[in-house]
Amino acid sequence: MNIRKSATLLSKEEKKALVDAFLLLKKRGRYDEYVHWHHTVMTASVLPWEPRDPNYRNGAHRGPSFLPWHREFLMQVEADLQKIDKSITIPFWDWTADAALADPTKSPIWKDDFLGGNGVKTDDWRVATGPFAYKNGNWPIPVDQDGPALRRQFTEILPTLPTADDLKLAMAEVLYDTPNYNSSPFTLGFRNRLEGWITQRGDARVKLPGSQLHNRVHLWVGGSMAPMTSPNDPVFFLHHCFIDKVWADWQALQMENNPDTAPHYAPIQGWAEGHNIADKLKPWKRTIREVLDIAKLGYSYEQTKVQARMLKKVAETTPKSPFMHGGGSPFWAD
Ligand SMILES: [Cu+2]
Repeated sequence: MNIRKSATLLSKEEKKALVDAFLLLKKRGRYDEYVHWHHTVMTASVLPWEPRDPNYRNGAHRGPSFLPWHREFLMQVEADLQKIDKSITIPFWDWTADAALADPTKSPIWKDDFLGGNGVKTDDWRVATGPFAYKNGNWPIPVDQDGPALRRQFTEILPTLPTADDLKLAMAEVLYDTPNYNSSPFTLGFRNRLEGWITQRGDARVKLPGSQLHNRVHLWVGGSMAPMTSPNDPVFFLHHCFIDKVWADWQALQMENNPDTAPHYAPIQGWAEGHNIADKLKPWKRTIREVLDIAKLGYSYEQTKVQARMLKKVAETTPKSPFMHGGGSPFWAD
């Protein structure tokens, strides 16, 4: 069983092993394929009457397959990392913990021994510190994939990270996804909430304007994390690892509270290809149904005390039966 840990609790050796493996995959040309995978699923996955537009829904974003597609993506990358060092698992970046810091840009994940820091404004926001700094020459990015340098612009596009309270809104959702299974601020459900499209326009309980949760983190980091080539920044995998953990926590909560509505996924059939439960997650072989249970996939998440407390609280206040409530960049919403 692989145990994925919190990025802020890794030992010096664990951080170095992960960084070295990423650098080796980059050197071999393998890492650039990850960016390509993320990019190629950007073709529209829509029904005949829907707009033929990947910004309406595509094979990995703005629809139900968002969570299963990224789960499979992480497993593919983790398998490559483990071929280099079998002790490696992808760590998760709990940005709600960083949101509570006096200065989230000083989080341990941005230190020189791990992912390096912010970009330099006067140098086109190129990252100048840590193992992925442009000047070191170990992290070249193809020019046609938003290269040549890794860039970050903390807080420039959106000033704050999502908070624990923001995340509670997602954990309190009872339905996985609902028609029209898209990224409208009025499409109810856990997936659309966690992806970050349910803004103040769709739900008055949302505290801050603009993109939420998953999308908000992409935009808070900015630079290479803002366009669809976002896996160029290794923090992409730590961010999506936390998204995957939140999904796994939500699934466990639903199994506890609402076992009769399992498998807690929708749609089952009849919707755009790539999003129904029996559809394959392209370009790989597994179907959505096959990635719903992380225990069957052979991994689990380390639970920190803070998260365990939050989960307990949410579990106590989450409805026991399904209910409905009224309610720019590829990650931008208003
Ligand atoms: Cu993402």
